[in-house]
Amino acid sequence: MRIKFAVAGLTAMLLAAGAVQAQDFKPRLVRFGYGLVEDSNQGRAVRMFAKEVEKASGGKMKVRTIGNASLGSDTQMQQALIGGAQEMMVGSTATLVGLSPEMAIWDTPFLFASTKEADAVLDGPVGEKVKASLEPKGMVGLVYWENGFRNLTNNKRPITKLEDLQDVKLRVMQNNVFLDSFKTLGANAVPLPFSELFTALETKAVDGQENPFNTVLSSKFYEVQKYLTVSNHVYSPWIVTVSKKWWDTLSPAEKKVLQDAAIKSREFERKDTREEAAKALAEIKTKGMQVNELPAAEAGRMRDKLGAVNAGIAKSVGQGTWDSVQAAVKQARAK
Ligand code: TF8
Repeated sequence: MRIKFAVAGLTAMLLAAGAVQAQDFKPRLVRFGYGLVEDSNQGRAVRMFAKEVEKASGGKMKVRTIGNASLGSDTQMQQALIGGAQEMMVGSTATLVGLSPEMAIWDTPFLFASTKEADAVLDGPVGEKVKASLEPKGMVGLVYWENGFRNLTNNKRPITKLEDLQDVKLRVMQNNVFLDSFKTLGANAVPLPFSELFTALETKAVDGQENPFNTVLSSKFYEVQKYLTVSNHVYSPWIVTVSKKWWDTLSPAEKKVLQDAAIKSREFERKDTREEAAKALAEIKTKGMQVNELPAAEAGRMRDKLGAVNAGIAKSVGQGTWDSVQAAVKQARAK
């Protein structure tokens, strides 16, 4: 009797599971674009995500990973997501500020002092709130990945003090906070999409740029840049986004597959990025770049000068968001 029941129960369960799967997963093609080269921390994490989605959907959801900005720069891909011509992308939060002013909070110079603080704040309630500001604009934010702490490279001179930035023609992301920050520090800041950066450095259209060690390596900036200054002037997140238009056509099970895979990819990406960053400086030196550390006192002088920029950020993100982020950083720092 008991066995009979158990068998009947099991059969019912298997039938139900089969039925759920058949209805809940349609064949889907996800075009997932990104800006860095395939052999980069960004590329590795996108491929990990793709595998995870295919596995979890029983092969129904296929993710086509497209790197090298082949689908366009960050801002071009954002427009494709909004219009529904592309399903997913990962890119800098900084390039989203034109659409969602709240994103500018992550561009606050010297906001985080460690990756521990960044994780706690980005993955906490205020990070979620800022991420949610994308939805009315036509994109769904899934998770933040680590781009990392940004450092300066250029061909003019080693940056040993604030004054050394004077007249350095520096490429910045297409974002007002970065533009204002570097103008305030005396550099000749020029906004350019990342996809045009290598050529701009190579042809000397600009003298320098700023990005994490990982990108200096993967994008081979060491071939066209002489000096690297460890400044850690700001932490940059990446954000994984989905076209809202497309997202709204997905079943709850399909959405869950993407959300779960995104969380797994976040763990993978941060670990991979940190391991690579830890080894990167030695490798950058081997490649021939001249490396110096920005003295703490000089970083302090830069931070003081940027006070005016902070007031502008608080204004554009709203005082409430500014205050919650400051409180969350303080809390994370105390832990
Ligand atoms: C930059 C960013 C880039 C990202 C990437 C293309 O300098 O740091 O690494 O936007 O997704 O533009």
